Amino acid sequence: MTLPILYSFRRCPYAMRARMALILTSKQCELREILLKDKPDQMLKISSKGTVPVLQFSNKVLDESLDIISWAMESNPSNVHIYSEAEEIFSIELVRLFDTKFKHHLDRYKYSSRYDVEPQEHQQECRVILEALEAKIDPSPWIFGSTVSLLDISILPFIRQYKIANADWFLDQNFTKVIALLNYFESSDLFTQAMQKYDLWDPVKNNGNIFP
Ligand SMILES: N[C@@H](CCC(=O)N[C@@H](CS)C(=O)NCC(=O)O)C(=O)O
Repeated sequence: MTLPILYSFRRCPYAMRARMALILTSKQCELREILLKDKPDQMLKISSKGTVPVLQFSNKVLDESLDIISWAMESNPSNVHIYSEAEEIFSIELVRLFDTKFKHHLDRYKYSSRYDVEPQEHQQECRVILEALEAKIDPSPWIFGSTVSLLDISILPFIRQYKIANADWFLDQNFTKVIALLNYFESSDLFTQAMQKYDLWDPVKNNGNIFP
């Protein structure tokens, strides 16, 4: 059987959430680790927008992380929290917020000189979003209880990037439930497995890796 091919970049939060969905639903693929500054032609040929993750099948290509997650969830979703209707609406809205507003400010906080902006303003905008999240969740240990959810895997990679930008400052903030949730995520087997390091894919050697 030919495995689907996943073009991935280890530190990309979108690729992380896709890899976690594949792990949770036991979907095997050939992982091709790439560099964003040197994207392989093989990937650009099937997805000209040039973002990761990209999942290539013999008959279709999925090049949006949420589409890859939806595909993975079509079968064997038993390790993932099943949403109630209200939880699903709550989650869709939050994922949208993190993919748009939070990501916008996160990029400007992390790369303020590239955007020629003051980082503090954007650090604060993200903080406001995390304080609002803090008021809405009661993780135990995941957002909806003992089983990890698509909401957890979708937003935590972004919150982690926010932490990494200034960990001392982050850990001093009063969104303590969010901090505990992130700690739990970062020490989980799921995250460890998703962050395993692979050699860069070399089209000549064709050294893809079976994942997970
Ligand atoms: N909406 C896309 C966004 C993916 C995305 O923007 N990925 C970034 C890396 S984190 C990327 O590939 N950027 C292209 C580049 O930097 O050249 C998804 O959810 O898959």
